[in-house]
Amino acid sequence: MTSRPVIDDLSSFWMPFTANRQFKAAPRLLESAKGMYYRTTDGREVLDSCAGLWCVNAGHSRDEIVAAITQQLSTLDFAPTFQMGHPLAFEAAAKVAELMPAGLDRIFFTNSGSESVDTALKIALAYHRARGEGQRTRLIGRERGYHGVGFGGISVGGIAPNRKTFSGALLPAVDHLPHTHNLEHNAFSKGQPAWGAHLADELERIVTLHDASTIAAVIVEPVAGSTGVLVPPQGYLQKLREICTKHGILLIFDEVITGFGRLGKATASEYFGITPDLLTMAKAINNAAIPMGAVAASRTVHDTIVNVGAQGAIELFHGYTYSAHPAAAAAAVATLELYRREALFERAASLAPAFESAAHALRDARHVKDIRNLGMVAGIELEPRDGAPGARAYEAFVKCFEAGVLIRFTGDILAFSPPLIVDEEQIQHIFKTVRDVLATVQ
Ligand code: PXG
Repeated sequence: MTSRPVIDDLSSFWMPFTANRQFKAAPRLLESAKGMYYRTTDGREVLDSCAGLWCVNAGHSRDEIVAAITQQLSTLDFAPTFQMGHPLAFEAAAKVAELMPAGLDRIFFTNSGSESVDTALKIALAYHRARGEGQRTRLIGRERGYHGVGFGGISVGGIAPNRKTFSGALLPAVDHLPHTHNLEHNAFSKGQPAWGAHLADELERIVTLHDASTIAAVIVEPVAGSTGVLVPPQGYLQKLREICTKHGILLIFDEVITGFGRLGKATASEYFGITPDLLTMAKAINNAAIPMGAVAASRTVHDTIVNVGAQGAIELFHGYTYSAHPAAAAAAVATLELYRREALFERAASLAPAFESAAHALRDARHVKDIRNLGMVAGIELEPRDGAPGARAYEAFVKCFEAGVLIRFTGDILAFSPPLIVDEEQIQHIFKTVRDVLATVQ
């Protein structure tokens, strides 16, 4: 393989969610990837324990996906989907719909998780308006929720640093459920914690405060990922579903991370047996090979909006130049086929117990305050260093990278979500590396 010269001026690229000055003083550059491994520009192999950013579920640079994209780009590089179409857009939508919970088979394409979230929030408002309840504009999110970085997403999201700079410009009619993270009750839970279902009753309190007639939708991640792996308490999501149904409020599951096999099923909705009204996805929809996201809407939501206008009228004034971009759609079709052929969701389900025990084996490792997991997701929370929150996890991340394992961290929580092609030996290696590194972390 020919390598390009390593670039020596890093100043132009303003990096997202990065400490730019710190990074540029000691950069970590990835040059290629295959299967479970990245290769750095200095020629080291790094085992990927987080599927890039929770997105490369079939492993890196898969031949079938690369071939589909290459072929597509040389056949039809771009086609508009505003008042026009191309066959792959419809095929990709049908393939995504097959994997959605029954009834959620109307697919709106976007280019990212953030766009999917803002699209779902807008669809929720459009739905109520089409039903003649246009006063339902309030949106309910949750503390510690992450729904991307659009103004809608940060408004319903519950991560303070993502909100504070923009606090004067957030959506006006938003409220938040409490989060479910409580180590006094739930520390070292394997799978769903037994304690905490009652926190869903807070939704009743919020409904009483604002009146149901003003509330359009509730949005939650079924399992919160980037905020530190928060697994829903047993019975919690069922309660949210019941309360939403009772009050005519739409329930949106943000499955940008949980979608496409992460929990051993196509969706978290399927895993938990709870069907939302709208479901957002991105990332693993096409193995992250080309930017793509989507919203799955229930027939009721879709038909209500689409059937209300006059024939010939555009029903929803929303969409993106790149909605169902041919290359992204080709990648989605190839990816979903690959997931099926290699039974990767089933593989995730069968690996989950080994993954759980390997993660929880770090219970006595240095600095560890909590370990939690579900499916092929695990979080290890560290005791923060005095006066320097996040510093300990950052040091662990850098040292793991130097030791040949890429992990994610948020605050003082380490997060693991490997590609679903991972094997048991690699799982052992990931957690052993973390244990060894933690022993050396200050
Ligand atoms: N919703 C959820 C639940 C997400 O996790 C988004 C929306 C936004 O997606 P886009 O494609 O706009 O980034 C996300 C994204 C991490 C990490 O390391 C997580 C995300 C993105 C980047 C890093 O935890 N999640």
